[in-house]
Amino acid sequence: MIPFQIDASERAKDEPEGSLGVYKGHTITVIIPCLNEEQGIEQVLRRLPDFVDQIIVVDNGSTDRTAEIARSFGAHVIREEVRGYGRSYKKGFQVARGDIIVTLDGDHSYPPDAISYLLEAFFHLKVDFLNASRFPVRDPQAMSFKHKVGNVVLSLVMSLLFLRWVRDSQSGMWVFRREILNEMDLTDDGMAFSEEIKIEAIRNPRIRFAEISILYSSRLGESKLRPWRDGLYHLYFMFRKRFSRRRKPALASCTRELMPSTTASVQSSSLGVSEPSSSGSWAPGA
Ligand SMILES: Nc1nc2c(ncn2[C@@H]2O[C@H](COP(=O)(O)OP(=O)(O)O)[C@@H](O)[C@H]2O)c(=O)[nH]1
Ligand SMILES: [Mg+2]
Repeated sequence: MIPFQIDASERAKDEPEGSLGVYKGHTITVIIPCLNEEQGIEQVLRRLPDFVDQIIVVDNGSTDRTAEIARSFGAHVIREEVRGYGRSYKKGFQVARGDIIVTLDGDHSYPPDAISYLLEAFFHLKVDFLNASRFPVRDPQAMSFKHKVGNVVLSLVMSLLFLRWVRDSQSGMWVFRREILNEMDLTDDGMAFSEEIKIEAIRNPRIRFAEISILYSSRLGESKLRPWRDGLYHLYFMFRKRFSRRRKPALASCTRELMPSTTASVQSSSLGVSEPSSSGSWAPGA
């Protein structure tokens, strides 16, 4: 496993000219990890709103036309050689330039149309991390009973371990300020990355976290999740994360060089109550 780190040299490589769209004065980067999602990625990219400034598709050696299709829709396709959902996100974060990062799967199960609604909620609630909960699941085809039970159990365990109610610990759709990555110690390279980023958000009193529901639908193409193996590992990972010693975000200073605006807009507060930081800045891991 590698900790999250930013490599500035990744930034400019092969990037198509961006649209420089803005949403209420904020630039938005959408990151989509993909492993053989040729069926879904086209639908996702077609439905992304125009105000998205940068679209990053992180491909992990797909053997189908995922990368080709993504490029044809103007996405910046980057390739991560080492397999893994978390690994791909960490690579994507290295090249993200938007103030706000939005994530979703390439399988068309999360609604790209909901991005403006999520951003509205994000700004209205004055949060730093907004989790798009798939619950209640309204489309009976979208999630099997087994997956529902697994998701509920994992979310309950997370809520109990970290003393913060989280309805969907496994959702893959998030909206967050890029600068909060400075505050996070992201170690997992696989699917547990999804719960890890939420744990890093909810247990940090400087990161305001909220959740709202979205409409989740059935995916196109094959799932990459191995339900039993991944589910058990996710449980183990949560306990390990809860009871092991917390590391300081290892490469925060490097990240801060790339994100000079870090101190400007994150306010110190806890859970939904916005109050400006007294010092006007905060130090990662302080
Ligand atoms: N780049 C990359 N993407 C992955 C990997 N594993 C899964 N994905 C993508 O991550 C997203 C979530 O995976 P998915 O199979 O939909 O899991 P589920 O939503 O939990 O059923 C999808 O867009 C996958 O294509 C991986 O190893 N590398
Ligand atoms: Mg999915």
